[in-house]
Amino acid sequence: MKLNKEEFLADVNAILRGDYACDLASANKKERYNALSKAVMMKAYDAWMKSTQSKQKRCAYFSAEFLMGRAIYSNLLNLGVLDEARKIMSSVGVDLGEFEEVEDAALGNGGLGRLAACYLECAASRDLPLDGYGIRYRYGLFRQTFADGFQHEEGDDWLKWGDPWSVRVEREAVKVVFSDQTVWAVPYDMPIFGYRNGVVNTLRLWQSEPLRPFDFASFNEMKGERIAEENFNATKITDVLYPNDNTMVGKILRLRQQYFMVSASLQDILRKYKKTGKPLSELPEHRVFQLNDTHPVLAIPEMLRLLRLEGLSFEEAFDICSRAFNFTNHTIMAEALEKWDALALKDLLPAVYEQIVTCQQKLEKEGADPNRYYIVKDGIVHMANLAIYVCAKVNGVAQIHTDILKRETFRDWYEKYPDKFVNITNGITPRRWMLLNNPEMAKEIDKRIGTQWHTELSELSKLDPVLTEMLPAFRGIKKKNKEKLAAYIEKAEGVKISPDFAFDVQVKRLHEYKRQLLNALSILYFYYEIKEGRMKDFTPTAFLFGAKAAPGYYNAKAIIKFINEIAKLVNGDEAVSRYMKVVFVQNYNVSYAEKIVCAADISEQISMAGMEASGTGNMKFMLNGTVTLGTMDGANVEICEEAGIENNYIFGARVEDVPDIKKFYSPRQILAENPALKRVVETMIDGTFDDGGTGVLRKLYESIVEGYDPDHYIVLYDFADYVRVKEQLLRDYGTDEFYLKCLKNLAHSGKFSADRSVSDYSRLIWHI
Ligand code: 26W
Repeated sequence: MKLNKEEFLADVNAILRGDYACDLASANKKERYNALSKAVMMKAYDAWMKSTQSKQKRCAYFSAEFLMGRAIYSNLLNLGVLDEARKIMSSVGVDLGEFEEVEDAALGNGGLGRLAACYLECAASRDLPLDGYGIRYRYGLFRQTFADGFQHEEGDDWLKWGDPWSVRVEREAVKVVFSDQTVWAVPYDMPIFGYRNGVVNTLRLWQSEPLRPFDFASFNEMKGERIAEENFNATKITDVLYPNDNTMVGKILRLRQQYFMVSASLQDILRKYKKTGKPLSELPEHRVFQLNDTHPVLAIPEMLRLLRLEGLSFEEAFDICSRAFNFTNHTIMAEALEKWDALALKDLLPAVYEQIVTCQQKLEKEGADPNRYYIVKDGIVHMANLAIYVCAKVNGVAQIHTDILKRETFRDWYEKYPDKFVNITNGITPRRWMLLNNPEMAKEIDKRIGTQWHTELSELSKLDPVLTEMLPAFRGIKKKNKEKLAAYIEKAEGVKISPDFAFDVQVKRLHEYKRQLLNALSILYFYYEIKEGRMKDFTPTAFLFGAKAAPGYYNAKAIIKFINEIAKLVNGDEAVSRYMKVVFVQNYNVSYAEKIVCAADISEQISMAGMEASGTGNMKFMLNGTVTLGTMDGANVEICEEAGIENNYIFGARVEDVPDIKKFYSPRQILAENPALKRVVETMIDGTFDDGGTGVLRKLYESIVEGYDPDHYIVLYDFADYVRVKEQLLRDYGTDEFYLKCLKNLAHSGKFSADRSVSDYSRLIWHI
């Protein structure tokens, strides 16, 4: 796309006149944002129509979450007009940076949702026909604030700036029928721009609305209250994103959301497919579906139901589904594997439930051992089993994760269907996670190896011969990014950190398995060592955290409080805060991540081995030139393969050691043998910290030293090795050797481009 200054400003002014009866001179920021975005949308319209009307085979990515972040800058970048737009706007006195206030579209919780967003962008950039289908939540992931160190949640009103990057397509609304209600699903389409290639795919998000418009006749017949209730129940379905990450909540409203999304999407896709006149039996040659974890797995029985309404037999319908659907698993956490109460499902969706039961019967008829293979058992529907039984391919998201799925989580299924299982290691889009968030670094790389790496990230390895030469520039840019982040943190969090400190960062959802607590305990250990004079030359370090805890996750919230108490102690201690600062930033989200990732020196990826399916934050840091301080878990394993284990800082139990460690695990014994560790652990109960009388810190303490399964994630076991490696890392920090390691990581991050991931999906699964 090209922007002509006069023409573009005329477009913007025309939109301002029509929509707000004003012009650029009098418009406010929100009006400017909407008009500028709409003007770009108008220019992209032809390309969008052309892409969507093509006749090629397409894949539909079904996901309850798309964590898109902010659209404006990345869209302008991908359309190739970011610099031009900046210039044009500044010629009329508008700083494009003013739109940094625009809310993120946070329609996702964490890794799974952000992965979906990266995949859409990368597929468009590789000219792969992939469209997203999901839910247009009125409120995304809650906004987080801290008061007295405790997390508080507020509604996320992401639409308050308007939604100029979507179009409402009311003419394609479909009805979704539950046993007790029928609602409209109205699609909102968001264009997904490929990187400078003219391709535009679509993210279609469904919004629930009442069937009847406001009806005065019934209102006058005194039915007003019932109508109000009906309207409320209809809009309630897509009102809010469930804020749980890795924990299943058996709420019927969530089941409603899932069915709403898949039913609307499939009706829409089938309606369009039927118009092509091709037979339904050929559907899988033209349409395939990727199910992003179990959340959209109801799509399978819903498709069976819809196909049977078209007159197909169960066997015919099953055959189509078994060729069209594929399933990605994103976690081995038992509490995340979705299971629904069979009676509740039957009550809400009788015809869908019937198809599930028929699948179970088919499985039985095939003579499968009912103790090992079941979909419905003891009144529970097992969504992952349904997915594996029907789908053509099942994939894990990093090599170690896929191995665990085969060996443990889905062992029986793997034995029965070995060919279904494939690994596709996750990736990230290098456009948002380098070109956009770290433009200076990108330019520095361009100077040395050209720009091909923008779309073929493995090209970065061409930097290998010039890494040493690049060191001064790398240091300089990193320093500038750190200055910027420090200024932002001072403004947003009210804490001053020095850009001369090492920036040691752990940002991700708050979960016990991710072990933010391990990091916290090490910081407290360093604190006492410094304070009491045992650690004389501690490398000045800023320890940064960002994480949201699910509102009902008690221990996760306790860990936030604990870290905030540590921050208060450390930052308020003049003698120690010369060597360390601790900041837990509020409301960590995609936009905050963009600022943090390019400024980090150390990437903390310290989950208990075997628990983090892949991680994708680890890849973002690597691309931006940080070393990983981590366990051999998830994609860390592959990061070490690519960049060299000697260029990262690996510690802790390996996945194969964990079972033996847990056999005779005694946290008390570890504490007895490590008085320094005992001391920092006991700060949770000895009055060092004040939890406002809530008892959360004591409960946290108890969870790691007491009860039937204390310290489930072996924080205490890994502590000593973690501290040993972390100390080594901090000693290395700042040297040329250290920054060479950082650069080595950057130069070998090619594998982790989601361009590669979507190409793998296309080649191994979608065949598009
Ligand atoms: C039903 C509640 C629920 C909600 C979200 C269960 C499970 C989830 C997600 C599957 C959790 C998730 O986001 N998993 C993460 O997926 C990323 C993308 O593949 C991986 O990189 C992370 O390791 C994994 O934790």
